[in-house]
Amino acid sequence: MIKEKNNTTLTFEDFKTEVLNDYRIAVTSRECSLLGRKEVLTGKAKFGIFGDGKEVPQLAMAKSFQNGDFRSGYYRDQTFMMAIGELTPKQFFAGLYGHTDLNFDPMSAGRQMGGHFVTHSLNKDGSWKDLTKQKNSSADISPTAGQMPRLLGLAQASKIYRNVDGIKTKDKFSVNGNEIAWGTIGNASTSEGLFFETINAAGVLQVPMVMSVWDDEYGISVHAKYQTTKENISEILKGYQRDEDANGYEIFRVKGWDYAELVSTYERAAAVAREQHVPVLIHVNELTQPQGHSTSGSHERYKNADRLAWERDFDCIRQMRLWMIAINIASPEELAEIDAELKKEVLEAKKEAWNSFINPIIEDQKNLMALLEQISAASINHKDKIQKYISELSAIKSPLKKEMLVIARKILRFIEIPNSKVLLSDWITNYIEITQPRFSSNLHSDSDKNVFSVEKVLPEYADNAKADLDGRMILRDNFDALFTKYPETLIFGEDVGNIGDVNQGLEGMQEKYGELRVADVGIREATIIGQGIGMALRGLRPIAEIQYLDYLLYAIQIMSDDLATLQYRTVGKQKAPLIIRTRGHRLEGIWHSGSPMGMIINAVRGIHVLVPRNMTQAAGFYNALLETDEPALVIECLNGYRLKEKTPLNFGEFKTPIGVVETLKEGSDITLVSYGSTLRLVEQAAIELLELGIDCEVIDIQSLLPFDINKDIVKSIAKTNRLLVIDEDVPGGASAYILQQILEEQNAYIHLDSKPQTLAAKAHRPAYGTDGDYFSKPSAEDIFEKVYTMMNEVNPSKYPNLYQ
Ligand SMILES: Cc1ncc(C[n+]2csc(CCOP(=O)(O)OP(=O)(O)O)c2C)c(N)n1
Ligand SMILES: [Mg+2]
Repeated sequence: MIKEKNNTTLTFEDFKTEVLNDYRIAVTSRECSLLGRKEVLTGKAKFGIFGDGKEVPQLAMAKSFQNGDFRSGYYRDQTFMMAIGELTPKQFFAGLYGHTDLNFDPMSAGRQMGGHFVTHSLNKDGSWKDLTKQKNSSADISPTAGQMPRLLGLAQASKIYRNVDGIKTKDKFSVNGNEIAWGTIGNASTSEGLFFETINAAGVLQVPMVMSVWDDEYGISVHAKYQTTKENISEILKGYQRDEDANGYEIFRVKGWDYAELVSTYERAAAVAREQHVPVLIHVNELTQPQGHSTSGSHERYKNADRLAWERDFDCIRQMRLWMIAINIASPEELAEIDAELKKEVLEAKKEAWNSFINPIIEDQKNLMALLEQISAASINHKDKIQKYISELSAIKSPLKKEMLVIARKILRFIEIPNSKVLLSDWITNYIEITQPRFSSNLHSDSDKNVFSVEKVLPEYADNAKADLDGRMILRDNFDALFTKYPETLIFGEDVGNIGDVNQGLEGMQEKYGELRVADVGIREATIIGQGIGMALRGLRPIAEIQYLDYLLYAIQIMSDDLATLQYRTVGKQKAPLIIRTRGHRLEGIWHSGSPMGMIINAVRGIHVLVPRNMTQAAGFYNALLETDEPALVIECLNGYRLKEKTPLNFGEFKTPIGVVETLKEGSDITLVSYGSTLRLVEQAAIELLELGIDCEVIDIQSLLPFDINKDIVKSIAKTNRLLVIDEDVPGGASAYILQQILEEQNAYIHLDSKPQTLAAKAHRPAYGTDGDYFSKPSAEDIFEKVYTMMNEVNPSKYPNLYQ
């Protein structure tokens, strides 16, 4: 415990000061939890989940946590955040109240419930801060073990920075890869697949990750005997322990109330991880929950008297206090004095946080009441009614914005004096205009590097260039150019390294750029995405490959919960510009031909979803995305790798603009809108239809999210007055979204002379074989006949029924 630091011996006085300081943090944190619960129970805050019972190990973790390090944890870590100086009691309460200003609640400006922590990685303009000069926490999410996949990537970034030369942007993110990624998780959450998947992957990758399990024997009300084999996570993970023959983990087990032992365990763990890049598991057991799981229930319902008594005795702060007294760091009286002082401090912080939260809203309430009085005075028929609403409003002691808007919007409906109506409607629109962004901003980046900043650059071709290069070679040569151009770019996935992906779009790339930048990984889609998120959070430009679109389902949870919400939940204070590469639509059988685009686009708002029709368009998207600071999913066409395309001369440079459709064929009778593999069939049907005099305009959407930002589709419909959307998702899948965008967002209905229609695949999964495909997905004949039938309705004599 008393040890050498910078060649100077720590005196007992220094040691005492340090321990007392830690004690103060622990007590402050505990007071916040106790008072926080009261705030919820008295109705001032909506929900509370706190870190009481887990304070002492977090002090120890914070002591070994250095600048540049990253945390990826969960809702119990308030003490840790306080100990690294990233959370004050005032901020704690601001978060609890849901203060919608980052200056007060820096964790999420009230978007997340309390207990979800973050540090700011970005400047106001969206550019990176120097992360090596600050202590970092990735932004928490609520799904249990959801913090695990990204933890892997955060740790792997250190390995990349230590071992890959030439990364010009390195200085802001790493000092020789010395940074540790620190994970925390509750004992019960280790039951999740994501936990085991991450643990295994980190063992394989040998990355500097220190994983703490806060073990209080429970997951809400469910005891460890229902959660964990042998009720002991470090026991069952013993096989991961490294030895002379094989890499693996260092595993520690330590009691959560033993301050001295905890501090030395964390020091040893950090040394191993930081210096040797070996992952470490610290199983911190014998922890408690003094107030139960959260404010929604009480633990007396499921813990027996013995357990409750044990929890009181072994409360980690109580034990720390006893230890401090035993070794003469402080007397009981001195500690009682500190306790009392901190109690007052926290109470004061709580009051200040409440006042800062509520006073501006009370001000709004006053303004609205004054306005309503004015409106009431002018009213001839509704004075009483308005007065009733005014007294209702004035009775609210802690008003919500919602309560004001409900009343104002109700009154607006019956005001009869025009001037009053203008005043109130102005107030309402203005109030919503100011307030809405506080809840809805930052779904995407609004920096000058967002996807809309990309300028289109056309592929250049030699004179007389012919389509004679396999699509996969276009990708390969383009990736080659990108890896040279951006040393911070790396790609990883199943079969990506040695064979250069299952379709050889990366042929020879591993040989050229090494196993760290072009890497084979295990079959574990969720943590492939996690690797990408974590590394992108630390300034690298990962491309995570999911072998087939059908297997994106394994990863969609983490894409949806973590990556897609990142900018939003941090109010633009973190970014992870991860590119997810996959391939899909048509190939063979149920699990290699899926195109579940509706499911995907609805699950990942916050990530861009790009659906190029060929490999040149796909390569152009990669080139564009690497210039932006946003995450995106790119779906290559599985059946396009062997199709011939012209060879561009400017690999790595041409760019497909994002959110912009492309008209592939002009026409006057009907607008056909599609994307991906289906487009080729649409183009074929359009040629056959033209032979009968039906002139189709064919539009490639290219980018489902964002969708047709220039509203070009409606311009086409204004000309053709007819619309058919074709894709190979289920009926009402992505085609329903496309129709909603065109009809509702682009107001295309005013130009339509025929019912707008969709043509999708069958509702079942695509069957195997050529006939399976023909009878599952829309064919060129289906498209032809659908269009023909629409034209038959318009002009039956010119286009007589095909079928009698
Ligand atoms: C995927 C998912 N399932 C269920 C929940 C609801 N839930 C929140 S916390 C929790 C228990 C977690 O227990 P543990 O991991 O031991 O952490 P502790 O709260 O005990 O510190 C559950 C079931 C959730 N947040 N996410
Ligand atoms: Mg637990």
